[in-house]
Amino acid sequence: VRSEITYVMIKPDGVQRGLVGEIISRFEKKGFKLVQLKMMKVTKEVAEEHYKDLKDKPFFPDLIGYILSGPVVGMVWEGQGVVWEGQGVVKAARKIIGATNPLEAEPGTIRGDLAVQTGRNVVHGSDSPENGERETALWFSGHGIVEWEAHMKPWLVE
Ligand code: YYY
Ligand code: MG
Repeated sequence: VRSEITYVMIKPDGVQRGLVGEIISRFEKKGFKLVQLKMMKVTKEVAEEHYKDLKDKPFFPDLIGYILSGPVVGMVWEGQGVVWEGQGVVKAARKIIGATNPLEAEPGTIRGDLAVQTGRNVVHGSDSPENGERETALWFSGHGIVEWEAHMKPWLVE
């Protein structure tokens, strides 16, 4: 079994607002290990598959329109033994991202610091290890993740 991974995506507003470096930097500085990264134009099929659990929600058409409104930056992060309160990288990344509604997101989180509205909340993060795998397979179909040995781990954990 491989380490838990999470799929994080900078949404079109994050790209347009010049927040790509800022957002990547927060995960990198925390000590997560980057194992995949790509800028891409989104297709309707992939966007709808990504958010398939929300397809009956009233905001679904607007959500898909938003995700299709410009290029996104998708990435996959591994935890490197960096956990928060015993949580794996999926939950730890969501803590860094903050609440879905930026008005409820704590200062210090990406959404709390950088966004103001649910419909423009700048970043996505997987909500379970299963979805981390599913979304990585969907957005990086056939490419998998990059296996590399990061040497920072003994400097992060005793
Ligand atoms: O995982 P997260 O992005 O925090 O929220 P989800 O409940 O999975 O919803 C995905 C996406 O849908 C959210 O980031 C914005 C949008 N959305 C919305 O526009 N209005 C809502 N009431 C709930 C979610
Ligand atoms: Mg979600």
